[in-house]
Amino acid sequence: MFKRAIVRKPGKSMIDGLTTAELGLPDYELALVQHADYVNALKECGLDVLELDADEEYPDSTFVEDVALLTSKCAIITNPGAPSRRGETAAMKKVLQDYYANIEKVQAPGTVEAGDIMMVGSHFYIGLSERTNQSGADQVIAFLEKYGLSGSVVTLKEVLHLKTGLAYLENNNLVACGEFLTKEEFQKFNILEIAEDESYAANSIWVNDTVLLPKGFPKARKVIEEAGYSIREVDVSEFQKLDGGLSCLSLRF
Ligand code: CIR
Repeated sequence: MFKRAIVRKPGKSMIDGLTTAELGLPDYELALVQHADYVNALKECGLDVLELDADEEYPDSTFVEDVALLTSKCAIITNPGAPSRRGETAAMKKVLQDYYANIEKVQAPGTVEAGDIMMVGSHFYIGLSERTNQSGADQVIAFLEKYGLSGSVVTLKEVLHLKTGLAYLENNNLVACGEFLTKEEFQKFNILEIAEDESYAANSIWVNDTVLLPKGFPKARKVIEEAGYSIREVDVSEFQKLDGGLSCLSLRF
């Protein structure tokens, strides 16, 4: 079970955030409303939510998930593959010092964005993407092993981050879409298949037995409900315009 989450409000500079989405510019006022509802959803799931102020210097800094991996034993500060995001890590390290005695840091030439890391119990799957390289993954695995945890790498081709197309919902249930459906290493899970035309909904999150799901994906909702979960929909359309999803908007621990 998670107790806490850390989020960062989007800044007006979010309109300059990285994107491949071709969905137009985000509406900042609407993004603020959606972000507030996202925070409410986390609170409804019983989490204490630390809301950091917007950081205008970093347009993508609302996507806090990418700058740190939080485990039961340690925090690992990443080194984002996107150069414009590297400076986001310093502020997060300061925040995490209040919660973690053990803080590690991925160093260049290693790059890692934690949107590429999926936790399944004490094991962490690390996607090798345009943002996360082998050196970064090797460093993360070494840190995990130092604390009695483990990690392994997964290749990916079609999506930005590993968790763009995958979500572990505990109890052996894995939401998956596209290229991840047939990967050997995931066949041991009960795969909840997300249709290609609803692929954005694969980035859902399990929060203490509720699944937060982006609004407007009825087929995905049905599949996850049929697996026995209660669903809380959250509209994050303005973050989708920046290739961001539900998981990216918080660190849960
Ligand atoms: C970026 O391209 O870095 C941001 N615009 C979106 C990051 C999304 N994060 C995630 O999927 N974990």
